[in-house]
Amino acid sequence: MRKIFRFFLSTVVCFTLISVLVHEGAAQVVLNEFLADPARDWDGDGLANFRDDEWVEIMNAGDAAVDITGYLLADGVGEPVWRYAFSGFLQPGETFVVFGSESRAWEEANGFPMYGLSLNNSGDRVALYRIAAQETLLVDSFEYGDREADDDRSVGRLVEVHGQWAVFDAYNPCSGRCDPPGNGCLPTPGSGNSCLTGISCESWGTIKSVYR
Ligand SMILES: [Ca+2]
Ligand SMILES: [Ca+2]
Ligand SMILES: [Ca+2]
Repeated sequence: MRKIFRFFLSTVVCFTLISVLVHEGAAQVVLNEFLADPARDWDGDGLANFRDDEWVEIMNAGDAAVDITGYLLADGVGEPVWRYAFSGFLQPGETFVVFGSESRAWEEANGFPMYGLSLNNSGDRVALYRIAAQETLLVDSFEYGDREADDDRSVGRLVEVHGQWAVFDAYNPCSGRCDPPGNGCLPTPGSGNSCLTGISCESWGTIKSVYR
């Protein structure tokens, strides 16, 4: 009887461990930063365009490379409307940014209406999905409001691993009116969310105390 109990217990522990590992593996890739209302030429094509210069950045927050084939971006609530499909590998700590112009090109190539990332300036939801074994899984999402989507304000994680969110508002200060609050830092499409500004960065401990 005791042997059966031990076998049962070890099976449960093993199953739980595998579940945790699978869950953590699925959560390795996260939404890291996005900009919904561009007022400048973010994609570098020489033109400032409301659609093509929007961008969304993802990051591998885990400690192993991830094949991001099968990961897709969507916006809005309800049934996902696909805006971009990733491919290739993302190394630990590596970011990948998708501009509206790339999203539009993907939509055109795949027969979708060419709306780009379609991040609404009055508030919207950005979502990252993964399709695996014919299952559509929500990996990460973030809902933002009107103020967070004003000209050239990005919304991003404060630290690169499971960070809280902040508005990177160096180009267009929130003056205490954003939720999450502005941090005075520049948006960082395609790189980790370091505070690129002349203003000295607070320590992580200080930042945490602000958000409690
Ligand atoms: Ca927009
Ligand atoms: Ca542009
Ligand atoms: Ca960034």
